[in-house]
Amino acid sequence: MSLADVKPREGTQGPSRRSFLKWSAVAGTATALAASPAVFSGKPGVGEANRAFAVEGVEDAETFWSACTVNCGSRCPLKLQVKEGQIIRVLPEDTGDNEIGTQQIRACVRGRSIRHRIYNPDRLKTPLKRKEGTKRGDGEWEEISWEQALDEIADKMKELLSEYGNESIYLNYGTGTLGGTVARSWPPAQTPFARLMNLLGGYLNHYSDYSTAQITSAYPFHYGGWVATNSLDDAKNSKLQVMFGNNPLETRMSGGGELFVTQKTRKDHDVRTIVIDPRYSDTAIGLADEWIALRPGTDAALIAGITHVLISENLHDQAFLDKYTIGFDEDHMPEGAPKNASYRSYIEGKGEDGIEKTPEWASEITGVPASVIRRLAREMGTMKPVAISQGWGPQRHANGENQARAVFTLAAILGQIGIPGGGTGGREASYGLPMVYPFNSTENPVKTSISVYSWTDAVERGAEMTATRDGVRGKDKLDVPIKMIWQYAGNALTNQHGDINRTAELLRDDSKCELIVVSDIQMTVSARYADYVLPDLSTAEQEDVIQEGSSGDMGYTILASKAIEPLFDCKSIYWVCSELARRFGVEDQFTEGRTQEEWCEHTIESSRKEIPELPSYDQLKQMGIWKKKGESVIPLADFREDPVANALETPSGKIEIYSSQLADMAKTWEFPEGMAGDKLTALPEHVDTWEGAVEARTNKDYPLQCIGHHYKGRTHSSYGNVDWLRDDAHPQIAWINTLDAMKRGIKNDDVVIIRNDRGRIRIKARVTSRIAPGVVSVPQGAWYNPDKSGLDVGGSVNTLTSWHPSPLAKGNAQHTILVQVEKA
Ligand SMILES: Nc1nc2c(c(=O)[nH]1)N[C@H]1C(S)=C(S)[C@@H](COP(=O)(O)OP(=O)(O)OC[C@H]3O[C@@H](n4cnc5c(=O)[nH]c(N)nc54)[C@H](O)[C@@H]3O)O[C@H]1N2
Ligand SMILES: Nc1nc2c(c(=O)[nH]1)N[C@H]1C(S)=C(S)[C@@H](COP(=O)(O)OP(=O)(O)OC[C@H]3O[C@@H](n4cnc5c(=O)[nH]c(N)nc54)[C@H](O)[C@@H]3O)O[C@H]1N2
Ligand code: SF4
Ligand SMILES: [Mo]
Repeated sequence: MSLADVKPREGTQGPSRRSFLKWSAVAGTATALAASPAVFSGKPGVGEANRAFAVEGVEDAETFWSACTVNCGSRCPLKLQVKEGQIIRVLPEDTGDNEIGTQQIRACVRGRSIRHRIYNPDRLKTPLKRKEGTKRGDGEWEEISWEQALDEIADKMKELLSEYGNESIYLNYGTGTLGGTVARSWPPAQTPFARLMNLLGGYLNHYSDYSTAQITSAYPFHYGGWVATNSLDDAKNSKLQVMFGNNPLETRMSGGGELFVTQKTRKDHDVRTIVIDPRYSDTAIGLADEWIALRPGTDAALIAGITHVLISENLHDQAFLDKYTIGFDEDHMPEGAPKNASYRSYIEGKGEDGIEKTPEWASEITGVPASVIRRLAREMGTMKPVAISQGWGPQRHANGENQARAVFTLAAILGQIGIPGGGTGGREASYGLPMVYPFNSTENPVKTSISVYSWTDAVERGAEMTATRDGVRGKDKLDVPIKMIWQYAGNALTNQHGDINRTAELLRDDSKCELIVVSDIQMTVSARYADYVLPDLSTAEQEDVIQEGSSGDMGYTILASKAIEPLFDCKSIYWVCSELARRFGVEDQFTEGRTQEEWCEHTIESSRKEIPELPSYDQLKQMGIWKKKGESVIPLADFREDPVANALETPSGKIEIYSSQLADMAKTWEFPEGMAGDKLTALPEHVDTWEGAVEARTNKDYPLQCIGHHYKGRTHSSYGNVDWLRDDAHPQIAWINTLDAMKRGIKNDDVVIIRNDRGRIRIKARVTSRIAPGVVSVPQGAWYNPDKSGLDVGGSVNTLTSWHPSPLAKGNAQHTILVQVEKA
């Protein structure tokens, strides 16, 4: 098998001549898109959004099934209407109805504007090399051939491999195409480049992710492993559902997300719903009967206050706690635990701190009135079944591990785990198809890994990093720093990581990390810091099986066809990695003799062995999407049924509210001096942290807590350069409470500066009572854009966030920071 055989079929190599010509005439100007297919009937100046519906000439357009593969937690098919080689209109899928389990998977505002992402003026056109004599970030590029780019990258890789070994090569986090199979960017171990590196001896891995670092690390100690909560359609069996920082209406959009499932369930079954969130989110508006505004990072304190009421009024489920958990009270402690170390002792003030966790105590910390805490506790204790769930906002904090465990603990105290209408306190499960993905399943021979958030440390001081201080796994310490970063479909090299100014400074020094390769479809912030930029194909330009479609009790798969020819000189990631493999003499092992289309076919046919009713590859090509109504998911139902036969993988086999493992680790793990909250605790107790809610009240320079909610206008930074979304539908704007704004003379829509010691951003202010006093929120994912003075006029919250990791996960505490806001 030679490489010629694995290249895409003849005629698919270059851009179609016609689209290239139309394109090159306007590329680089902001009006590229509006000027491109001259088929819109709207006149200039007419709202662009209207034009999408007023398209001429669609009668003889050809329709292709494609998909939106970004990381929003949903997964949407798109029908692309193509004429003369160009996408002229994007339609949602329409094969279902309006019932849960068979619903239409109508794409959200982002997917519907995908044309503006595919045909964006920022679209990369040809391989780029950083100009000799310039620094990363200077933005000076030389256009080079694929031959030169891949030769030079392979040569440098060979040099680094022989000098520093495989652990010097790092695959950075990237979720831009996590919906793909061949073009899959996450998890790193399932990506084409990992497949290549595994043939070359492996690479330095990372554990956990930017989404769930803290909760993921907390899970093994509490539940013995990852446990989701009941699928959200199951709330039909609940009397009450309580969501801690869960926001399905914004973070699980579309008919393929939980937006539809939660709303429909709420409407049909009238389940009372409470949302606990510093922001009056769309979920609080559209779903909830009540919004409880608390200060960020204080859920564990709120839950302690609630538990105080539950215990005092005997509303806790003692029988459940006795049978299924350890650590709740002194009679159910693991061997060797000290006296008064139980959760009950902590609540009653008999623990080490001697403080009784009354609703008044909790109110001081959380900002939630004590009377509300009492009423909440009574409601939860009496309205059963009660479904307790959390989003991942509460855990993306400096005390996020304990925040997550506290919500799990509340579910146990109420005895609601493993039953219909109840929940485990985790985030929702959904029914998924047991698809099989042979392309993504190879093994990394290297077993060393670092936390997802500590790669900047590993560039800066890799060989100093240890297991007990920095969370290195698989080894006591790292031997070498990171010398090469491969960044495929990700913007975490800068924009999505913390403290962008500091990260950019680190990357500018190419004596540290010697080779940075970015594969993207846009000239992103991260691409600016690369040595080589490789222009990739969008999903519309290639065929792929789309993974992970599910919501509620429905699972589905999508076969995305190639709708248009590759634009410009863009090449598929499969071709790129195959070509690199050839330069290392492993192309046959890499491709196993298959083209990308043949891998898609192999995926479907392999999956049909698990799912006999799954249509064939050829049928799916016509159908685009196949859905299956499954069942509601009730995690830990088997454990509830028989906790001995179905014991958990914790040391006790039970739910561990007190973890002896964490108690032991607390004795050996080392933390830097002077950072409040850097500690491990055996109980899910509230911890005051650096730049947390309590410090905010005494910090004169930076008195406001700042979070960065996930935003409707973007999926992280993806779609961030789409004019319709950025300029019209969802502009970047910071939320600030009316009281805080008044104190600062800030009016709605004023331009403000938000700053701390790490950086400054310029952004418009939304003055609103939809956010708790003392809190601001800057929607995360905006594109960092520093002016000459270093002021980020793009308004990226990561200009303000910190590298400092959370204690157990070494994870991204990106919702924990303090800032000051002033009128610009
Ligand atoms: N402050 C703060 N920061 C955060 C978060 C937060 O809450 N607050 N959230 C974190 C979370 S949960 C996550 S998951 C991360 C997400 O961080 P990332 O995974 O970096 O997500 P994106 O910013 O969407 O970057 C995806 C990139 O993929 C590119 N891309 C899209 N399609 C293609 C394609 O077909 N091919 C190629 N090659 N590239 C493509 C896009 O252009 C974009 O540059 O951000 C984290 N950062
Ligand atoms: N539209 C859109 N959807 C997305 C994404 C996107 O970028 N845009 N990103 C996707 C990805 S990769 C992920 S990981 C998920 C992320 O999903 P989440 O992590 O759940 O999203 P966040 O917006 O960070 O947080 C959810 C809510 O928690 C609140 N919150 C913040 N801190 C606290 C706290 O301490 N306590 C409580 N109770 N609430 C708090 C926020 O105000 C927010 O409303 O979303 C996915 N969906
Ligand atoms: S961003 Fe998410 S919800 Fe929106 S179209 Fe894409 S996959 Fe669907
Ligand atoms: Mo995420």
